[in-house]
Amino acid sequence: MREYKIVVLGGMGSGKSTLVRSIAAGSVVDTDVANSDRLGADKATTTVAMDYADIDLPNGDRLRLYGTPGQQRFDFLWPVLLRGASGVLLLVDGSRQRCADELSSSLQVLALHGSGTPVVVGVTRLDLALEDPMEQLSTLAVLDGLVVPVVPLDARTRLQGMLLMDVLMGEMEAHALVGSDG
Ligand SMILES: Nc1nc2c(ncn2[C@@H]2O[C@H](COP(=O)(O)OP(=O)(O)O)[C@@H](O)[C@H]2O)c(=O)[nH]1
Ligand SMILES: [Mg+2]
Repeated sequence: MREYKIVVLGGMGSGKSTLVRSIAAGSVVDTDVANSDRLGADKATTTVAMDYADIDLPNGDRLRLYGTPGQQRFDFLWPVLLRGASGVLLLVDGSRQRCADELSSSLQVLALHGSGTPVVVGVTRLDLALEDPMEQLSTLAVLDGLVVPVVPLDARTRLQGMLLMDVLMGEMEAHALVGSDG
């Protein structure tokens, strides 16, 4: 049996809590509380601690899914969480005008602290976007000279969450192959 630590990163309101809940479907520690960060966003609730879920896969492997707090002042947690991570799901709110800038700065943090951990980008809330940002985001998604997959994602949908996870597992296998080569 193998265990994988999967870290869900992304800005506030990008769908991290929703994704962890969708994938786990019921077995999640819910940490959303009333939002005290009124400047950050106008959501009624927000995440102060981590979302966490344990998922047993049919083949006996286990996923440990960690959703990071989205408020700006918690960014210092990223490097800590990335330690020992098998993979990263990076969420970007595709309805935000500045989503390309957000993707770029997140990838910069990962370039510094990700130490080669496989990454897949999930673009959420596309149904609310005024312009489709997918092409621009795909062009931007390069890390350590390698193309990072960019996948549209409705975080509320379990199937789409599982598909995103599937793409990440594929990346993790590819990295493992390359790693064992030399
Ligand atoms: N319309 C729409 N809403 C979404 C989508 N993905 C997530 N959401 C919603 O976006 C809001 C913010 O998600 P949340 O998980 O709290 O974001 P977090 O701050 O990253 O944890 C929630 O109300 C979700 O239901 C999507 O694809 N479309
Ligand atoms: Mg949250």
